[in-house]
Amino acid sequence: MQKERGKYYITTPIYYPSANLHIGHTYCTVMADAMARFKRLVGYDVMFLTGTDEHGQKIQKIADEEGISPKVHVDRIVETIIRLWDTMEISYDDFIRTTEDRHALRVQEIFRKINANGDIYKGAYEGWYCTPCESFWTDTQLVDGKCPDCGRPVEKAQEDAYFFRLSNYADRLLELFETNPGFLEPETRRNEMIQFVKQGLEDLCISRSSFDWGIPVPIEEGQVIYVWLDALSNYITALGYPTIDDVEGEDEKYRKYWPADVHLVGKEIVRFHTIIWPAMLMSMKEPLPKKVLGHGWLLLGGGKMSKSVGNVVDPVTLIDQYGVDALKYFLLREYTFGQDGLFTNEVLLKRINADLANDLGNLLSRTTGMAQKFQDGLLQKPGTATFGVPVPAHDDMRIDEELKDLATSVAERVEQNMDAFAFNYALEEIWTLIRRSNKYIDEMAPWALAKEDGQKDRLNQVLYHLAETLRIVSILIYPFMHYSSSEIRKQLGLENTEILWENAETFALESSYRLVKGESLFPRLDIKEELERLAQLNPGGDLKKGRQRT
Ligand code: ME8
Repeated sequence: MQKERGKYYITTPIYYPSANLHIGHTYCTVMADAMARFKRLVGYDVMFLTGTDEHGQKIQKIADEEGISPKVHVDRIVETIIRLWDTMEISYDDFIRTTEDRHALRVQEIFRKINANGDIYKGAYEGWYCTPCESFWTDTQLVDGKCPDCGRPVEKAQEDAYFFRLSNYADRLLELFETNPGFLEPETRRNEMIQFVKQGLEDLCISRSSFDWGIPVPIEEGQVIYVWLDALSNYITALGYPTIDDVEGEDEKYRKYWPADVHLVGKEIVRFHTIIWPAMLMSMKEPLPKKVLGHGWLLLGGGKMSKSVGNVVDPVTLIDQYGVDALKYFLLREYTFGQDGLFTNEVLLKRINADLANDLGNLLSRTTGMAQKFQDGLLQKPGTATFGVPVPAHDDMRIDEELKDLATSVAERVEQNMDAFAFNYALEEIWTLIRRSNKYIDEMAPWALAKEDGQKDRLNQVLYHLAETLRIVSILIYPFMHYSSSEIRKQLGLENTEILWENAETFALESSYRLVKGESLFPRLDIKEELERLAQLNPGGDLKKGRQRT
């Protein structure tokens, strides 16, 4: 049994189903999935939430252009999103759609609660109106003073709307940022938010009447709730809060999992999550999330991938070519949390070849290959009837100890790095062990031991050590690449055994192994050939083409 460590609630943003998701979106979800899997493995009761943000003018316009209803449009896209997460085996516990009743009815209740607290008033929303598009735009949304969608002139216009007294919360928000530095990371984002609040917070318009694809304002017909108030609420509506059904246990999940341990979000939506969202919760007198983490963007040839610009990298293309684990590993290993990173086909291919084919793939195939060749796949803990305890040369004994010490100490360092959301360093720690194990093979040269008389026990011992490090590696990589973890365990003959995190801290655990040589985990790629293929299949990741398109 695993030790019980309490609850852990992690969320991703809910994605706009405006078009199919690209690799930038999978980046955030892959990080959340790795964290959720890791926390479960070390003993937490995890709630991992994702979903889709389906209302708003933008979605309505896309559907209008397609000549279908917004609901038909979002249903189509949401289906592809769910399929993508299924393919990637994203281990979410719940998927919330903002068009579901369980969400919409609770958002109306949230509106009522905030209103009852005196934080909502009726006013006039002023913006730039584009008559042909029937859309309001803010100053910053305009492109050269014109409608960002159709490029035609806009005019100042007003409509009746409800406002949320966000300005009332400026002092409490500042206090939150200043007294609780862990609330928002990285530090640079926190400083930006402090500056933003200090410049003065305006009240927020939280309803619109110029379009109707949204949740109706519960206190007046003809108005729909602003899409961000609707969207942010998903983090609690999915947990059954506020209660609407008057059934026993309706908000049980809320009582158990709220406040969220972490909201993972992209840097451009940090402001919504650390200003509007806490202010809404303060108004409802509910606890605030413990942490908001803002990650950077994946860029193509220097620009942000964007569904509207069309310069995107499709994760499905890459998964079809290289598999789910390669893509997950790449995203988690290549980029540093909080910073932007450049995506190119070449960076992807080099990473797969170096770390996955050369380091991990080779360690497994060399170990299983030699075990098969020299011992028919049977390895035993030294000191059994078949294999005695050898007395290796002094230097070799020292190297054995070094390998064991390293193998049993990685788990702790992975844990420390995961606590800091440093996925890349967590993986680097694991790869230090993988590379050390490959070096161990070179140093111990089992093929030479196999030829020497009297080295039968030592040969068994060396291969057993390798099987043990691979067993430990299979546990350590599980949160990041569970297919590879299972394949390694299958080839080690451990496929029906439970993966326990604490077993990564013990060496010489198994009494014997019956290894089976299987498929190569990550076949070596011919980079030049693959680059040519990907230039056609994935032009967004081709540095030259990617740059032209941004
Ligand atoms: O913002 N690299 O939805 P969204 C990394 N519905 N991350 C990227 C990215 C890139 N190139 N492109 C997009 C929304 N993202 C709202 C959220 S939450 C209550 C509502 C990330 O589909 C982006 O940073 O436009 C954001 O965190 C997420 O994808 C969703 O973007």
